[in-house]
Amino acid sequence: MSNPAVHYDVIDGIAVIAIDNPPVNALGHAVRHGLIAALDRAEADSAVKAIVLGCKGRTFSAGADITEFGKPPRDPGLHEVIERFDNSTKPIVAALFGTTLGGGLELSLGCHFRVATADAKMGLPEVKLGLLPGAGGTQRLPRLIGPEKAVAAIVSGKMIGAKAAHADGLIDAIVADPIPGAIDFAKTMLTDGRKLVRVRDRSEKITAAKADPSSFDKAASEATKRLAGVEAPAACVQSVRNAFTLPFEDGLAAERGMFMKLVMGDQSRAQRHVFFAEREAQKIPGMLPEVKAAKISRAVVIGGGTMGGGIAMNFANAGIPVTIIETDEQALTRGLDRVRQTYDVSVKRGALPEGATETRMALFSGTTDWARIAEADIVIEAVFEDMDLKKRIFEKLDAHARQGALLATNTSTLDVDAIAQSTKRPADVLGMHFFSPANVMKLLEIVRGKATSHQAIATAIGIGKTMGKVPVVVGNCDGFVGNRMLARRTTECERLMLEGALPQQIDAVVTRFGFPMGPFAMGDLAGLDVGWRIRKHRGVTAPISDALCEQGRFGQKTGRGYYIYENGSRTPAPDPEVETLIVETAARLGIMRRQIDDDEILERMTYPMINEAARILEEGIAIRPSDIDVVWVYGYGWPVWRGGPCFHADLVGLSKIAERLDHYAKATGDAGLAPSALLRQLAGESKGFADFGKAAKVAAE
Ligand code: T1G
Ligand code: NAD
Repeated sequence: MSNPAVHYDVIDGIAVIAIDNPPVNALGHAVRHGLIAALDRAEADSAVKAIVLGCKGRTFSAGADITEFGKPPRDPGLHEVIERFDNSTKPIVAALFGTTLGGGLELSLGCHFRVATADAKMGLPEVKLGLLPGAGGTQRLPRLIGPEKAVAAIVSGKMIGAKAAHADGLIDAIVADPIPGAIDFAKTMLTDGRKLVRVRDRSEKITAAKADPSSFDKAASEATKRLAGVEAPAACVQSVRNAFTLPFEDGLAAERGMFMKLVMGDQSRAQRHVFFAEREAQKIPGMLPEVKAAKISRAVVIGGGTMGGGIAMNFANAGIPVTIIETDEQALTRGLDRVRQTYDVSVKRGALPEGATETRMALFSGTTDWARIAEADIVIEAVFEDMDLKKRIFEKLDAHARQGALLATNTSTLDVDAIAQSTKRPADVLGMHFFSPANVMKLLEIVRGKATSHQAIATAIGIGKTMGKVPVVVGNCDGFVGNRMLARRTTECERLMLEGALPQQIDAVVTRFGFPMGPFAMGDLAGLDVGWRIRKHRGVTAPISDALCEQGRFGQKTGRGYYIYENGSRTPAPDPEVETLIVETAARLGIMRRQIDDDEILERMTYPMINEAARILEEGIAIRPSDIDVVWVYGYGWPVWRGGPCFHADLVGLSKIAERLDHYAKATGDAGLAPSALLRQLAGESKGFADFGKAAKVAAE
């Protein structure tokens, strides 16, 4: 019975088994079944002298089918399929191309030989899903490239290029065309009578580590630094260590055991949630399939400051020529010099190859001449955060930009509709809210205005992906999604200091939870004057932070903020002067300070934001809860292995969160802390954000 997911053919005595399961040839049940059937056929056919394993479509298999995880396993399992290939008496050559990942690479490691196209990439990224390679990757990869390189590749989950893979012995040859190249390789191998050696039987690369594991230990600790609290990396290290300390079968069984434990755990569930949430975020309900992103061949950025320079780098990094428009030559030079320095630092660090600065700067031009705007397919404005100035800019843009060009503002706080209304083409206007540093941070909040067209949104999502960003479409409101929720945490930070906590205590709780940085250290990094200017503009106060700013304590840039930074260091040190200021301010406001425990701090650093997330969903500012999770994971450092605020809230339970919020609303007298209608409703129905998300999806279909 033919299986559409796996094709079988025989060419010159070589059986060609080709997986055909678009879009990424995931090794779902039908594929596994088809692979076994095809192998049986090849082995039974005496005319078949060797086997080539390949794939149809755009890539060799990108791994196990993640959608099957957490569901009852269906035989044959992937490890069983690989076992069969491993034990074949006929030589098998895997033909790699595109992105060969996870179980896909593991399957190829069960083959006797691997060939790949020059632009092929391969890797074991399971750690990014809170897992470890569970089909032999931690036992076979070290046998090919050595335990040190294997542990670095597996704990980072990074992809390896074909050239490096060939140099390391992961692949046997680079070919022009995967399957024909593999067939030629098989024929040569047969003619040469090359001996079949299973990867499992290779030991030359693990012997040294067996004798002296010190360099492995060094590689492992290097790979796992800054991953405290995350389960998968530690399991990866242990399993690779097993590869040179245990017999193969025992190492394989231990790997399987660790995999089964992780796949059922909250961390992997959270990371798989984020994997699919990131892709779901690009699906806009009601957008017709024929609405496609317009091609962007030329870009203009207005304002070459902190954000403008970084935004322009994203275009150049994607190979798109970009022009920066500034007020005068001096500002222009300043902006372009800063971009050049940023590239030079990346080249010096080895993050970019030699010569990259020149290659990328060649795509840059600068001018004060607005006529250049006519040549752009997209214009992104990043001038000072001033509404009148932005309105003037967009009026002028209307006169200069070609019809159909996408017009975007990088505002972080201003009303996108008001900006759009200053043009005669509000349908082509939206917000593209990048995060600082704009050439690094992955999140892109795409702010749709009332009049913004689906075409404009599709183009913004498209260029966002081309830049390597994670685009999320949000509605237009004060602070959009991320900053609006962050404001709730900032309010609690101020309150907690007055009530008894210190910046270093709060930051310790937040970093222990998994954030790379606490709110106070982050404030000092971004500059306390930014928030101060916004508060003054809005007429709101934050007694302690305002007092610090009045003393010129703007954070790292002035050497003092919530912390002190000795001699230009970037390491925050508690400053007794700040504690004194906090105690005096509380006394002046008649607030009795008390001992506050870490649990309360964590609740107040997360629950008010979760409550705001519910309001954001009520108002339709976010399309689905998982979008909010993507915003926080990619823009605000929410630990990916905790899934994001909404995913985490469902783990804690909305009724507990509602009960605690009621408590804090009473204790602080802040009605804004009381559970929102949606949170109370879901809690009342013993439901979670996930249920709301599902209902929203069904309603949109
Ligand atoms: N399983 C199921 N669906 C997958 C999938 C997978 N492995 N990979 C991608 N998809 C879906 C994705 O959700 C999207 O669906 C569509 O394919 C296109 O993907 C035992 C345990 C390969 C680099 O971690 O990194 O093997 O949104 O939009 O940008 O040890 O997909 O269209 O409905 O991302 O071109 C290990 C995961 C699995 C690789 C292509 N493998 N995939 O990127 O397209 S665990 C991975 C990717 C494993 C074994 C273990 C990327 C890509 P939809 P896309 P892309
Ligand atoms: P910045 O002060 O560093 O840069 C603004 C630049 O705009 C300056 O170089 C200035 O010369 C230029 N400019 C001013 N008027 C101009 C005009 N008429 N024509 C051309 N150029 C002009 O400011 P920034 O931090 O880059 O912020 C820019 C925008 O990005 C603001 O709207 C801000 O809210 C938003 N934003 C900032 C951050 C951040 O962390 N800094 C993050 C997200 C969004």
